[in-house]
Amino acid sequence: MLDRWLPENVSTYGRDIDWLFHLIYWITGLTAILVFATMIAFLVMYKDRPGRRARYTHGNTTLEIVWTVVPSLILVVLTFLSAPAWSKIKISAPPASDFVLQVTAKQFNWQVTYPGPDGKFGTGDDKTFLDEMHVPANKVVHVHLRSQDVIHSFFVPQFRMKQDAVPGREIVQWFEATKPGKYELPCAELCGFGHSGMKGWIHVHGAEEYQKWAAENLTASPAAGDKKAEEPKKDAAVAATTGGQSKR
Ligand SMILES: [Cu+2]
Repeated sequence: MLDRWLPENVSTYGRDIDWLFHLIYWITGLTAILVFATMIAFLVMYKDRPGRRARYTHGNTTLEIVWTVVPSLILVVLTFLSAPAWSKIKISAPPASDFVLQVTAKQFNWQVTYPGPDGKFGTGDDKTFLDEMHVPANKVVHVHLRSQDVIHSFFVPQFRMKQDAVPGREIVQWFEATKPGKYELPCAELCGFGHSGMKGWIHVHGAEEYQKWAAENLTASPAAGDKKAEEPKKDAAVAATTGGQSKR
């Protein structure tokens, strides 16, 4: 039932997150109902009536131990239940991804950098896009996340992925999207005046469509003959090679 409330899951690890979300939702939801029902019942049962005197009580030690130990145990169990998902998503990223992107957050944009044909960042053939990312479906993508100024948060609800970008650190995260589409990438950390407008789009393409996009936008093509191969272009809109092939 709750699945309809969540954004569509298009991530390979989305089910691990959703399952925990639902579990915690039901535990906290039932607890809230129980607490409020008890409170309302007590309001009625012990309301002031003619002839009824207030009674002073020191409380009930057994009851206090129970309502401290039970929630503590629930938290410990939740920790163990969430450890596999945490480890899979945050600690042990699939190592053998050849698809690596650099994402630099700044007030108030996402800068998405592709390493270009040489596969290295910081060289002349890097391609950087503003608020726009293109990736193939069913491929592990490693994102090297940085920030230029303050803390931002890289959040893709449909990927069940959220990670702060922290100045001075490079944090590696990964995702594997299972369905082509266009997904919003909002900043999920209040980062300044323009925070609410800080968002980008992640375009997940089918394999062929991605090859086509990459050929047109990432590869300055040596095969095109008279065009200069290594001409660095910072802007996607002007990259207009035609006969190129993707070399990712
Ligand atoms: Cu931000």
